[in-house]
Amino acid sequence: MELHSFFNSSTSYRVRIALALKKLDFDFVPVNIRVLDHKKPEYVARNPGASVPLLDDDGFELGQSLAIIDYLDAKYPEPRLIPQDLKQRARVLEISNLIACDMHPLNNLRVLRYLVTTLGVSDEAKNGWYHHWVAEGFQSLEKMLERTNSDKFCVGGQVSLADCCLVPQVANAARMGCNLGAYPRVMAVYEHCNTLEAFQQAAPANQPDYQA
Ligand SMILES: N[C@@H](CCC(=O)N[C@@H](CS)C(=O)NCC(=O)O)C(=O)O
Repeated sequence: MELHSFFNSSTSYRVRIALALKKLDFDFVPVNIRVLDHKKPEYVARNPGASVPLLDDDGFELGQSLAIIDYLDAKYPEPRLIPQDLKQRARVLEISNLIACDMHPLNNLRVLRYLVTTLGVSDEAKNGWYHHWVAEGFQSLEKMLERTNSDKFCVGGQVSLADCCLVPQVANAARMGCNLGAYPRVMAVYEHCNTLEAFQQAAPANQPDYQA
């Protein structure tokens, strides 16, 4: 199995966490999105989404981090990251979709680049955009975690896809200097997950392509 990943990519980070939780070995293939490796024709031929991550499981090539984690979960169910219980599964997907569909796309590299290079937005306005969407997303996430009565993990006292999404999103926001003090439940989940070896193994600083 190969994972095409960039150390600082939060979507790659989600999949790295899932692989580490499931204790799956994989070959690491770096894709430097800062120099547009993900736009090279040979890469796009394998991942039409032109983004990281890409999983290659014995020739089966799959993009989209949530689809990859769902695939891994079906193939290697231990530990299960998408619960089978109807309502817990719905809550896990609700939180994961908030992060993956509402938050992450607005602050993705190509969107931030478009703001600056095509729309001529200043760096200050671009940072304001980033902080605005992070704050809006985390306000919703905090309320969702109140509803699930989260403690160590987002849902049901066990690790799930939602935690694989939350940790990279918080790490990204912290790196961008966002004030996260207003989200105690979000931060409690983040801090607890980061005590676990799988989350540490998947962290950007522990990747072979890490650059300070
Ligand atoms: N929905 C996709 C998003 C993938 C994605 O956009 N990844 C980012 C890195 S976090 C990327 O490759 N960005 C390159 C760009 O924006 O040009 C997923 O979950 O895998």
